[in-house]
Amino acid sequence: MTLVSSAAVAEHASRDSCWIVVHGKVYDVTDFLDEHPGGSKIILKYAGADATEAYEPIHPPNAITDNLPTDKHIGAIDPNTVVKVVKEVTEEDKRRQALLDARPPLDEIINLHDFEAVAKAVLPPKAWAYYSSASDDEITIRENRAAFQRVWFRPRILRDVTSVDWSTTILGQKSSLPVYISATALGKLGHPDGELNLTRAAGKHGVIQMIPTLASCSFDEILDAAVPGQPLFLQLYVNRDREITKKYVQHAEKRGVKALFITVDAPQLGRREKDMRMKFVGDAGAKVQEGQKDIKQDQGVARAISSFIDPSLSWKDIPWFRSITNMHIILKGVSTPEDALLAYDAGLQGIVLSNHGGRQLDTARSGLENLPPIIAALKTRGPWPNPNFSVFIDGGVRRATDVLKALAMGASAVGIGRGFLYAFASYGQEGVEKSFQILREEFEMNLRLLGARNLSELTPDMVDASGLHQHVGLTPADNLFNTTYQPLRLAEFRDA
Ligand code: 173
Repeated sequence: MTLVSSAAVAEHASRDSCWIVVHGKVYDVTDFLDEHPGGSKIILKYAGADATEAYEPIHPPNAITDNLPTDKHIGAIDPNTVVKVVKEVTEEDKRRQALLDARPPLDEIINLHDFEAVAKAVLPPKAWAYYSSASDDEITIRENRAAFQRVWFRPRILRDVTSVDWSTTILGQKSSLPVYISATALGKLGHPDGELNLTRAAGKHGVIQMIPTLASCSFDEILDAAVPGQPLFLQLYVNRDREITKKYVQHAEKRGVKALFITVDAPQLGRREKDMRMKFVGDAGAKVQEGQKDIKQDQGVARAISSFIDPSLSWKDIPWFRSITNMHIILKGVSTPEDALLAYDAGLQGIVLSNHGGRQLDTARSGLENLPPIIAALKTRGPWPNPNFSVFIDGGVRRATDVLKALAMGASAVGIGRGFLYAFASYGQEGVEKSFQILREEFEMNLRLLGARNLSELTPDMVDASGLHQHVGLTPADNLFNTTYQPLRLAEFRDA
């Protein structure tokens, strides 16, 4: 491979000729500038220089090699010409390191909310904004939690609960928990090992991970980190270019992935305003030209990299998916009995009642609230549970009690996304392992207290969901409006 000196790269530092270095390789990205989903400005910031550090958290390693024609691969950077720049330690780096050093010891973390609080404190502000944000007024993300509080238990007593078992089977795969790791994008924004933290912890503890299409680690890196026989699922964003999707899906199947979760609630990405306000592109110092159309950079991380998602996806595409893979196919992001029945009648293997963690249509109902009418609709097609069709829910799950409510109401298993993401963002793989241990302890105690020795003994009569559809009283607070329109105040005393 041609060796290119740093000085030669530095000569191509403009919009007319733009070379960058990523992972030691030199690329000519001049013609790609306007096609970059994240806009040209961010690339131009690194024109003539090494862009690896900015590239790494938001692209899988092979993104650049796959997207640039080979004649734009200029060569390898000549290591003898690279001046080792000692990375400047910023005030922000120091603050972050001090916070990491001062984290509560892991054995003081006693529930999944604790990870969230630690992650909020230690994550770079842009990462926290991206992970925690939800769409518009963020009503749905809060409703996801509130809905669980509207379901109450009806525990049974005196059932000899000496030994209890919360293991299960999810889409034919053994799982030590009735919970799977739901897909969340861009793991390296939270931790240098990104999604591998989840893969390694999941492999060790018999938990199933759903790999995100937009992981920071490449699909193969994740598969290579799995132990032999470790079951994995794949979340799929469908590309406008179906050949890309086909190749991806068939590669996943070849590598042993067991199920394909097609995301169907994101034909366009929701506006996550916390993320947008962060303007993830560091614009300081960008070599931008006058009048350049560069509208994407203020849309937040996710929108910047989501333009490949095909909004034309429709029910007509389902037979095509069936024709390209034998994996189980599940639709992720179903909200109504109408669509649940369409999925069932289309011969799919399941659905996830999800509102994408409150990140898509704001004021969409929670998965939990959608569960009873959807189970009722599916019962018109035959007995429930149905071994050939699974109903999962996700959104706002932080406690084993949340999971047990969903299972009692007919769900097959429950997905947790942010909960595990925050566990590794705050403590790496160990954090994820600890989160499994916390859930195990919660399942053990709560199954005993409910009078169920295993998951098949969880029955609909163990919950009172009669208030689930009543939004009065537990309506999520409208935070932005409430902040602007201060509450009325009573007569005040004058200052003495
Ligand atoms: O919720 C998300 O942020 C998400 O699903 C996504 C979609 C496209 C790109 C990055 C993330």
